[in-house]
Amino acid sequence: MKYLLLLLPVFVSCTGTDPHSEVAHNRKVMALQEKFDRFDYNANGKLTRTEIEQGLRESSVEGVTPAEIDALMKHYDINDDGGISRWEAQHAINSPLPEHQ
Ligand SMILES: [Ca+2]
Ligand SMILES: [Ca+2]
Repeated sequence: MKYLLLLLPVFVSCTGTDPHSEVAHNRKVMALQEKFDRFDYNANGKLTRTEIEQGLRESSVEGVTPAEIDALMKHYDINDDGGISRWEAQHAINSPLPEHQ
């Protein structure tokens, strides 16, 4: 019985970080929108590849290869106009990047 009580908080904290929970989802959307504004240097509501590259550099994100950015652009840019709109960014949250092959 003692052990059961010890496990309870663990269980509760696990459900709290469930990636499919609405809270976690909202957090992801918010984090992305924050980044979106930061990466959208010319504030035209769209992220181009150049802006993403610059954003990644300025966020000190290292080890992202051009091929990975290619894959990211392809995944996010649904209407294939060379830029990721806010809608496309939000839409892509619901369909995570496929694993690297
Ligand atoms: Ca832009
Ligand atoms: Ca687009």
